Amino acid sequence: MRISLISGNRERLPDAVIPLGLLYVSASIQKEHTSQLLDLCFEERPMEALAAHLAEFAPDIVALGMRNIQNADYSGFSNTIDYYAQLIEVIRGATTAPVVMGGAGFSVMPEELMRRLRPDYGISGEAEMAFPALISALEQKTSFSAIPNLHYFAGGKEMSTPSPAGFLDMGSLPRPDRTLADPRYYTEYGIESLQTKRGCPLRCDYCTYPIIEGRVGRTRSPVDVVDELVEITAGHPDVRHVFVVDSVFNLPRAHAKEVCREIIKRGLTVPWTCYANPLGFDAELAHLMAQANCAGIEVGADSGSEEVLKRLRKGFTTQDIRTLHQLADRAGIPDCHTFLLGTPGESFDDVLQTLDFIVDLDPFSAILMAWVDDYEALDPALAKERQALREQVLKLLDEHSTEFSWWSIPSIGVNYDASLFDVLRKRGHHGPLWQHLRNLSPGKTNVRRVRSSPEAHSRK
Ligand code: B12
Ligand code: SF4
Repeated sequence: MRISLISGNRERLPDAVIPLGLLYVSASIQKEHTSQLLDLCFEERPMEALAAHLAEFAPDIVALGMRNIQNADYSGFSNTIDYYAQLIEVIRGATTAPVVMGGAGFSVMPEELMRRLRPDYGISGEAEMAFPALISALEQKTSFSAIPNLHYFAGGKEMSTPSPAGFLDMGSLPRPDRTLADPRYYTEYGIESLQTKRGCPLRCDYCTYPIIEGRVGRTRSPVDVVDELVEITAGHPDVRHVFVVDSVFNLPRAHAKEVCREIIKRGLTVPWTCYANPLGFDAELAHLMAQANCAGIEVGADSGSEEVLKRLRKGFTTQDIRTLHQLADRAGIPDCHTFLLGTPGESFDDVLQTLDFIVDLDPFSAILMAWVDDYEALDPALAKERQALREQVLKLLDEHSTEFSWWSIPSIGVNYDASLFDVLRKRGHHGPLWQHLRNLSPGKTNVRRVRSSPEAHSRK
């Protein structure tokens, strides 16, 4: 079979990221098949590039990867659905080969996207087992019904109920096929991606990560992880930074410590960043991470209100966030906390409380996001309903945006735009750029706790 692997993602903020998931899928395809990857990230005219590839390669199957539903800034004003609909139209115009969709974005709402985009098949979640099984079934014209996580329209009309999947054993998976990665990810962005495990055991209310990866942490052997780290960095001067793509690096904590110990033992020096959670963070881990060249941690702190944290089922308190910050600070690891403002049920006062909490916490950096639900991309009425509070939040953020000159507020373009990032990269800064903004910023200006300011009272 001839298999076209298409990576639809064109987002380059905050970094252009290799299509790691599709590279894993590619490595799992049986060797007797011929496949080709078309990555649309750097294509100037993606539709033309897609049509030309299909005409030349003449595939028997087209596998289309959808990483993101939302755009990078979570503004609620832009999503990728129409773009993917257009890609499918081009594919349909060029070939009769069946279209299979998958990827993190697709997995967040597979049934809705099947109905909207009408690919022939969709695979939600991990695809290393399901995709090769689908290829075999299509080739041998056998039944699909036992293929895990496969979505299709039975009899062309009704949506199938996919067979439940057991999650894959990370120890038995082939490494992602990076020979297919466009070199510009490295030469222009300098960043690599590495996965040490899949799964997150927590149950934060809004979070889609466990839908994609499951709740059981399936870890890779630390030696295997570090072997891969050596492979992607040794002799590759363009790789200046590695992002550990685990949903949470420090859960389970013991595994994170073992990975750090292995990096230290092997004497690697490449800086890396990961997601860290206040649960499962301690002084020993902070110390090991610093010794293993961790250049920063990104923390989904989400709120400075205990009530909101409880409603979001974060499982930690504001005190846990403070403790993580202190431990990271003592170990010399910069921490960047993401806060979601205006989540369902949140009052404007909760939003103000969160802003005050950030002022008190004074983390190395903060990213402030006005809440956008992924389902808004498919439901204009829901988007409209949420827009009023979002606009109020964005106005508030706009008013306070100059106080901490290094905070990022993606939805209003504060410290989050392509030209700023280009300048930083040209000056030799790599990795998540929040790590450099603070050192380059003039400092805190006119800082005030919002709830004690007169404007805050008039707003309530
Ligand atoms: C790490 C990460 C980041 C890092 C990436 C760093 C790096 N160097 O790679 C950073 C912080 C930069 C980032 C940024 C963004 N991210 Co992000 N990110 C993640 C995270 C945690 C892991 C992604 C990953 O690499 N996974 C590992 C790979 C191996 O898994 P995978 O891609 O899912 O692939 C598997 C399956 O999906 C499937 N599959 C994949 N492709 C295909 C294709 C086909 C045809 C098939 C059949 C199957 C298939 O098989 C693969 C192997 O099992 C996910 C959440 C999660 N836990 O999945 C969010 C996630 C992908 N990000 C998301 C978003 C929105 C973004 C941003 C747009 C916004 C933001 N600020 O977060 C930007 C966009 C960046 C870009 N250039 O595209 C969303 C996307 C869905 C959505 N809601 O729109 C996710 C799902 C999180 C969420 N909010 O729900 N991200
Ligand atoms: S800790 Fe992070 S990945 Fe895990 S459920 Fe909560 S938000 Fe999702």
